[in-house]
Amino acid sequence: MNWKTVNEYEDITFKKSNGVARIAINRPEIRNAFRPKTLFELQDAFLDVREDSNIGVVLLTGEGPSPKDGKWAFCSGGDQNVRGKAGYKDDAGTPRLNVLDLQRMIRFMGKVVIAVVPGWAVGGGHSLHVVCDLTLASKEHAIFKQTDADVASFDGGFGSALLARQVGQKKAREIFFLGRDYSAQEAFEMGMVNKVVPHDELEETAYQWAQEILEKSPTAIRMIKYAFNLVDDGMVGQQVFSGEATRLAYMTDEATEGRDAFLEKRKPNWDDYPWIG
Ligand code: S0N
Repeated sequence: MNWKTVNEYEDITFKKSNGVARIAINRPEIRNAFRPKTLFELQDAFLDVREDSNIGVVLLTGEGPSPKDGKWAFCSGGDQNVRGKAGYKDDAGTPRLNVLDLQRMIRFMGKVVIAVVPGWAVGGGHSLHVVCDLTLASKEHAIFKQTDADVASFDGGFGSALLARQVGQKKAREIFFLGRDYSAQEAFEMGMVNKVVPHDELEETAYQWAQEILEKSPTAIRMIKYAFNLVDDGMVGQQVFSGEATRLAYMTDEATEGRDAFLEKRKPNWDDYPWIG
């Protein structure tokens, strides 16, 4: 896979290889729980990927196993050690809920984001896999669990609403109300995991999926992602989708004529562009 490190961070790793970015939370000793700093670093990496036109697919995962007990994790949500009264405290003591910014970056990015789940996906970490476009899960180690109601820290946004879209209302309510553990196979059968993969093959499989996607039309993939989102994202979904329609319109001779007429200080000539009903 020939990964090349892009930037050094404290809480995450960030690598690229052949059109694919790999971004991983790197706090395995606490099951890859995120603090505000982790999320700022993730946003920084995602922003880099968003602006890099050589990258089409992002693999979001968790480093592991834990040096303490050898267990794997994708992410166990907000770091409860820094949870204050009004959010998760950053280094200056400011309360943050900045996982929501990261969720929106994933949702609105015109590239495919694959959650690669090697172990626990819990709480806000479960919500992160839900907001990703696709999820691949370790057969042996992935466990999906929603603890939000156990720790009184809940995601009433994408983490629950999109989950209900994926697994249905009854199952989503069960997941949130009971907070049980679900295996990769159970998560697959519910419709929130795309494929269950032997642990040793997980990263290679994710990379293969990414390469397969990279063979497709970038415009088609971007338009399809935004079209899938549109129905649930209201006016923001319309804005994102129609931005791409504007981009396509810019590519027409008609749009070129509009621009050129302005620059040449003449009336535009629309004769070649009929009013199609
Ligand atoms: C992940 C669990 C199930 C793993 O259990 P296991 O394997 O038995 O390991 P443990 O012994 O429990 O854990 C190993 C070590 O890791 C520490 N640790 C685990 N998770 C966390 C965590 N989230 N924060 C801090 N530390 C964690 C353990 O303490 C232990 O440390 P040591 O070895 O020192 O004892 C199990 O660990 C578990 O249930 N973890 C807690 C999961 C949880 O409740 N997460 C928070 C849920 N809520 C959110 O994530 C917030 C949602 C959210 O993000 C959000 C939503 C809306 C608006 C804003 C936000 C926002 O936060 O920004």
